[in-house]
Amino acid sequence: MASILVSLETGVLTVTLNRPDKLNAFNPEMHARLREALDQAEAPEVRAVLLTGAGRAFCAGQDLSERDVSPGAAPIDLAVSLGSNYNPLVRRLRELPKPVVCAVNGTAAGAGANIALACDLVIAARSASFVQAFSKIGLIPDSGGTFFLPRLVGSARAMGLALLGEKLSAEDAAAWGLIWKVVDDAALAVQAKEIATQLATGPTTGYGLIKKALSMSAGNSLDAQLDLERDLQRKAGLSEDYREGVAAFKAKRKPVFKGK
Ligand code: T3D
Repeated sequence: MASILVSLETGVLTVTLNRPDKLNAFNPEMHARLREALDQAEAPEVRAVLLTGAGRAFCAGQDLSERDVSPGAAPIDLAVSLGSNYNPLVRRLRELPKPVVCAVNGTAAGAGANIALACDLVIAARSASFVQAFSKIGLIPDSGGTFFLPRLVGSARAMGLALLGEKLSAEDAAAWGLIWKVVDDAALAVQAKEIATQLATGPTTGYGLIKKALSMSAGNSLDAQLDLERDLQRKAGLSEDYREGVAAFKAKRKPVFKGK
């Protein structure tokens, strides 16, 4: 069974984590297949990515059955795993110059939770939950968790989530500002696809620049951010989609964006 399913429809590349019997936990093979899927996402005909999971979970993070901690087993250097798999994945999701929607269909735990948070727009099923499970096994939140959590929910809530490792319901996650929104379980697939399709027919170049501006703002002063906005707006203003957007506004018609 393929650990990652990929399909392309109307500009949306749907990528499904597909190890449902393991709650879609990551092993090296799944990382490799996900890298291939994200290679496909670079193609110009892909204008949005929709990431989701098969079965009852979104992703339970690292597959712990791959980690031999039996007495006498060699120490495990987790920096190798982060450096070769998780960190490049998070960077790739953030740097992809097109929107990535994450449909969290069930539990998102450990790296699974933070990979969801690395996506641009997170929509979760009402029964889903987010678990910073790391502290339960003596680890720290990785895959960007220590970056995203305090920025999204503030340091008090980030610390509580990281230290206690308790499940945060999708409704609380939305109320806390961790995710974009929560929808009924039965509506998740349709609503997430609708949002991804809307984005896939939008001004892709502009979306890529929005991602860059918001991501850079985390480390910038106001002065630096204003300069960045000036520079990125220059690029946006030179896009075909800007001209189309303004022309459509003036003509009181719907714009037809080509993503250029
Ligand atoms: O190692 C490195 O490379 C470093 C990088 C680390 C990144 C990380 O993600 S570290 C964190 C790893 N993940 C976890 O610690 C999560 C462990 N799982 C859980 O806390 C819970 O299973 C869940 C909160 C995800 C779901 O709870 P629940 O009650 O819905 O299900 P369950 O009964 O606990 O699990 C169902 C099955 O999935 C169960 O197997 P079984 O007993 O039916 O055969 C369970 O062992 C298995 N499972 C769940 N998570 C994992 C897993 N198997 C392997 N790895 C998992 N992460």
